[in-house]
Amino acid sequence: MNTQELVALCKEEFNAAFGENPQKIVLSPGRINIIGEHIDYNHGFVLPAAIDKYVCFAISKNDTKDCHIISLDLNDEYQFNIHDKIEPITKNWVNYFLGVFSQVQDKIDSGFDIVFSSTVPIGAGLSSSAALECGFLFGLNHFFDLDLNKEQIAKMGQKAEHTFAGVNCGIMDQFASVFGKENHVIFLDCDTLDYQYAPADFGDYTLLLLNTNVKHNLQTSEYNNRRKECEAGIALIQNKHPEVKNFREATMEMVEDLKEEMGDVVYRRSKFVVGEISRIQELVKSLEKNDFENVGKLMTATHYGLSRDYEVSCDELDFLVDNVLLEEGVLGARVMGGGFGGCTINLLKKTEVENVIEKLSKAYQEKFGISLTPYQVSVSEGTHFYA
Ligand code: GAF
Repeated sequence: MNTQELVALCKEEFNAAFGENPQKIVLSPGRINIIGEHIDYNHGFVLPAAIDKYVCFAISKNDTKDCHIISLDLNDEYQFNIHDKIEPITKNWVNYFLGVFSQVQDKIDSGFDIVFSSTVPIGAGLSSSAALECGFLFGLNHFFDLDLNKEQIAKMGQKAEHTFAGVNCGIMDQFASVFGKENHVIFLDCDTLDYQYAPADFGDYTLLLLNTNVKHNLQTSEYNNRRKECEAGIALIQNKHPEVKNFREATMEMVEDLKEEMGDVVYRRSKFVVGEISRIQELVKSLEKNDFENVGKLMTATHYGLSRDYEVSCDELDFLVDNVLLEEGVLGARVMGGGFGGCTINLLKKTEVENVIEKLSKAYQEKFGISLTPYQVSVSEGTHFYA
């Protein structure tokens, strides 16, 4: 479904449910990330971009105190009153809304109606939840004059994820969804939240996403564990080097030196983080020089770090990366996002896209009995109203 069809569907269903046109349509994008994985919560840099896959909200303020949210994709709905006590519930999708709503409840003076649907696949590592949180808050910001700037919207989306979804995520996904710019990647300093846009221009090459269509249930628990393991790693480094503020100021020598004290797991996590922070800085320079070969090499190095040292890959992702790298014109490939399933991101010659999709789909089906879903995405604008 393209974006126009998505918008038309939400409008039509809004009309069917509430008997009038929605007052606003919000489009909130998913994201890709070129490099800098599991680095946002480690105070490093990341290089994401918003994509032309969206959560679409048809939304109106109403003159009651009731809020009515309809999910077209899940064929489900939820209602609450603006004065209700807001706590996490057992319906996961609702928690993203409640987690956001709870932070602004005291400023909401009337109910609202929402119909939403999404072209961001769920569990694919494309940040459907951040798109949901930020898009909803973007809408509330308008209707209730909350006066929130983009950074506040991203941070409050992240907080909803922490408090109502139980994922201690970093800021990358929400930031990318809100700050996305057409045809640009965002070089984001996750410590200061300073950012710069750089052209998403890969010359004769392009980015292709391959969705494994698997989502292993370790996603949340292991994500939170990784964060704790990194906290243990940086604490040991700071113990010995009190001047080191965070992982970005740590060196590989410091990590090697503490190898025994850290123990195998914390050592490998720390090694990955320090390596990834230097890889992203090198990649940004390579992009500036149009050195796409090196961009690809760095992406692949990230994959093997994530797979062997950070241990957030899985058989399906490793299979795709190992095999795509054997194909003509492929410069680099890696797992993208939190891991344990979802998509790989691949940098390859534009002319080889069809060939790669065909070969990898066949091989993946034969190996796992699962179909592969390829996405050729465009880099798009962040959360916005559909005119
Ligand atoms: C998930 C998280 F939500 C992000 O904050 C980030 O840590 C990412 O995993 C890994 O880079 O998408």
